[in-house]
Amino acid sequence: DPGISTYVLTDDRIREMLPVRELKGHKGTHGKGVLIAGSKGMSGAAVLAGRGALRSGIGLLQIVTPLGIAQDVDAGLTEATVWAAPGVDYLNEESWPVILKQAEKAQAIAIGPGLAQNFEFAVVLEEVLRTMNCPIILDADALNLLSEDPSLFEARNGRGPLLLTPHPGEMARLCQCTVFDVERNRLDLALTKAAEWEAVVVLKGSVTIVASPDGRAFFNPTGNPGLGTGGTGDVLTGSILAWLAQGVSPLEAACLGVYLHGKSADDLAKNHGWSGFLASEVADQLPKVRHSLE
Ligand code: NPW
Ligand code: AMP
Ligand code: MG
Repeated sequence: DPGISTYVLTDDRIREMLPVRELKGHKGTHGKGVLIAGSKGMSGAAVLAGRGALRSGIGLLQIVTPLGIAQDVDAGLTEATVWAAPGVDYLNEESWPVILKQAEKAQAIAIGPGLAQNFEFAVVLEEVLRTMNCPIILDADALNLLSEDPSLFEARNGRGPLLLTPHPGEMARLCQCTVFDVERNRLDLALTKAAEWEAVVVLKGSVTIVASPDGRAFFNPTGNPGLGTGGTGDVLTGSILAWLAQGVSPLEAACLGVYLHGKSADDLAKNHGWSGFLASEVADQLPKVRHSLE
């Protein structure tokens, strides 16, 4: 297809995408991001995504999470501010005013890690998509809500950039096909859906693909099966949030996030092999890996 071009991400390409840290930069100029994440039993997803964001250089991180786990999230991530929103175990439709207050001042928003499958939140997701101009990342349970109600896509209506970060299971749900169908058709599906949804699609897995609605696709050569463990996807979402907040374009933010996340895992594999390192360790490795490219 003449409209399609594919690339492989390399150290050199990534180096050019890294934002410059200004000498007089401060937490205001380094970007404010809002992370909407967590539910009872999954406060860890919010903490891990937050850790990914902070380890990727975000200026200010605000986490909106349900009332009942807000203390846990706060304790798990000293550096982030935490905003408790209704309800108790899962965010519900009454969480909208709290989200609106934080999100209005944000440069980027990420929604979904650990939110759990609660349909009460769908109306809030719709409001965020409809009203926020800044880039929005949808991951995990936000993707599941979208699978249940594809008309949610219409709420975005070109209002601002959209990024989706499905693993093959989530992609299968979104496309109403099987994981097998996704895996045998990764490039085509990522590009087709990026165009259809008018979104940057990050199709995760071994060799993650970053697909742009304009027909460009980037293959990621970094990463290893050690990433196949709970919480690594949450870290990635937080990292992409941070690059967006720092002013990187949606496509390049996704590329930066995916490449550095994989390279962090490769760095950990030098000591641990392909298993046994933690998602939080992947996050903690990010600054060193980024710095090695500067
Ligand atoms: P199968 O079994 O092959 O048919 P879910 P989740 C498939 C939060 N977390 N290649 C696979 O399907 C998340 O943020 C919280 C092929 C698998 O069974 C979410 O909110 C944590 N297939 C929530 O948990 C840490 C693949 O999808 C199914 C695939 C649920 O997210 C953990 C699982 O997907 C977690 O991040 C691949 N590479 N990857 C915490 N500490 O709080 C996945 N599949 O049902 O969407 O469940 O991804 O665990
Ligand atoms: P999630 O399933 O949302 O927690 O995301 C898992 C993360 O681990 C994604 O960034 C995947 O690309 C990555 N990942 C999982 N398995 C592998 C693998 N075998 N090789 C490289 N990356 C992987
Ligand atoms: Mg995930």
